[in-house]
Amino acid sequence: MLYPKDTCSREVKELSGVWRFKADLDNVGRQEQWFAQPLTDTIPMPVPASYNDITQDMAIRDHIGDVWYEETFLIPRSWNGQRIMLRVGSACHHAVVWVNGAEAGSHKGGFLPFEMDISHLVCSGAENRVTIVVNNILTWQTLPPGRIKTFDDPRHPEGYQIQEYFHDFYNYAGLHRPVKLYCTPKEYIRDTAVTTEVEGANGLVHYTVECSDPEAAVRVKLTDKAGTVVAEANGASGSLTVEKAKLWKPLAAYLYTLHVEMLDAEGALLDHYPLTVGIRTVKVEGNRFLINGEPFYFKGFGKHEDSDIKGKGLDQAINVKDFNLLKWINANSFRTSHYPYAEEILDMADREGIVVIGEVPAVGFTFFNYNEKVYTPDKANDETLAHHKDVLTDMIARDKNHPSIVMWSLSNEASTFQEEAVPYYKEVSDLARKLDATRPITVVEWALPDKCQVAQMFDVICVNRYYSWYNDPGALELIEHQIEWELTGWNRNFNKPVIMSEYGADAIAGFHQDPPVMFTEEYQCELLTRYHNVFDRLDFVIGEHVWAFADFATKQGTTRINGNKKGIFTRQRQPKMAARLLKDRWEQMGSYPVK
Ligand code: GCB
Repeated sequence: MLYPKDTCSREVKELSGVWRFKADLDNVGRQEQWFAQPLTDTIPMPVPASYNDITQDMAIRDHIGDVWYEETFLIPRSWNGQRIMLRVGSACHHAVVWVNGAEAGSHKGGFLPFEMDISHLVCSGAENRVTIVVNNILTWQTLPPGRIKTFDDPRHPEGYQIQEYFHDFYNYAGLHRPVKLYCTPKEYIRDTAVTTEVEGANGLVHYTVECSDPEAAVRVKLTDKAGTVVAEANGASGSLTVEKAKLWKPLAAYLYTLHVEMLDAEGALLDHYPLTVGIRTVKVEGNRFLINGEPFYFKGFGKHEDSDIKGKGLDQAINVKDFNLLKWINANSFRTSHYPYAEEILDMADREGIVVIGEVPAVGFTFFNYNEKVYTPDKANDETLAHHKDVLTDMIARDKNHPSIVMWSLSNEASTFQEEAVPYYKEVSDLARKLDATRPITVVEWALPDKCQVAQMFDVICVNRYYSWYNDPGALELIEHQIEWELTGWNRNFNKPVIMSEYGADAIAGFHQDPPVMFTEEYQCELLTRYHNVFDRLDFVIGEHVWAFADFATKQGTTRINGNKKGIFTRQRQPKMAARLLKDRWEQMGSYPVK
């Protein structure tokens, strides 16, 4: 799926701004057809943003069910005769869209874009109305999963219910990413896929272009940063050779642009789309993760799309700040825990040379208990698997061309110790390999190495572990023994490189005590140091992603003090003590640590 861009044949109109909003507190709007007329009794709501923290109304923040968004727009006269598309960057978690009261499309899943052709629904020269209903309910058939819990006891009023979910981030909802209108010619470039190889000093760019008319003539030109054409070809698929290619490297990104042109029978330009291309290779060999043939060590974080007031809404100020902090602290990578991030964030990663592990929103598929099953007909069942595969397909379709993404993570902390997880992950991993033969795949593990049943299907072992936090709280002296025992077990059992994909401790900014105790900044520093001592001894450890980049919102609970405080930065992006520790460590390490 191509990101909307202004080109000589396409035009984009941003619909981001302040929309009209109505929380459907009784969930009657669909039945009463609120889409048929302009919404009444609305309040202003920014798009993109989560709606939860915008108002002072707890009922809106905690509402379970539908909310309605509405905006009006004009179609420029120049768009007459064009194909007019409406694209929703993400609607968390399910949405139906109407244009001028007629249904235009719907989507399930909160972290990927969807678009619809609304050419036949809009009037040019008059005001058009778009209405979007967004629903935040999670079930065992959604990603992430959840369930509505009802109560059958006298302590709870009749009909009282809550949305339960098993992941550790607040269930923000709404229109989290930009909504855009764009036009293309009637005959248009539908998609372009690029993969790259390196041969000596040359780069190879293999491309495939899909046009609305499969017979259409296609021309591609690859330009360098200065705009000079370095390679060109005719045909809907082929390979370009770039002599003395400048490679996309971690923290030293170089980007080319592939200008894709669709031509009519006379050779006149019908449609033009410029795609950003980074030439690089990725491979797992023995215990090494190779980027451009060189061993790469992941230094960085698990992150979240999360900030004050906007919740999960895309905020380019936060986005740019986060990349500045990543570079300041000498990180080189992050995981899009626990869902695909906004395309605008991945574009920054491409530009800044920050390496990314892209993750599907399969988080919360465990009860952290070896006896309780999740892959059962009443929980994560065939329908869940089908949806998991759909989301994976859409994620790879959207993100396949980002050079920054070097690996796909197909779930976070699932019950991979269950026998039933084996056929499930066989299907998911086979699909990932079929859709993208160029990137390694992983699942992020919670199970112990002797319990996990699926790790052999993947290229890299990613492990999350909280020794001396959830396990043996306060016992810092146990960390080195425990983590060395476990990581060695992973490598011995599966003979694959290991990334510590989460480790950390909650630290409340400003809490200090020495000798350290839990929740102080000193404790967070001491805990990280002890993990690092082990990583430095183990040759097969190829990365450390601290949990988490910044403090973030979670559901309320007795173990969460206004959110998860494992951030190395506060939610407002100010450094805690551990930030200095990591900055120094990662600087000294350079690009690959000598062990
Ligand atoms: C985990 C999860 C992450 C949580 C973290 C924690 O293992 O992957 O989503 O936030 O632990 O802090 O408990």
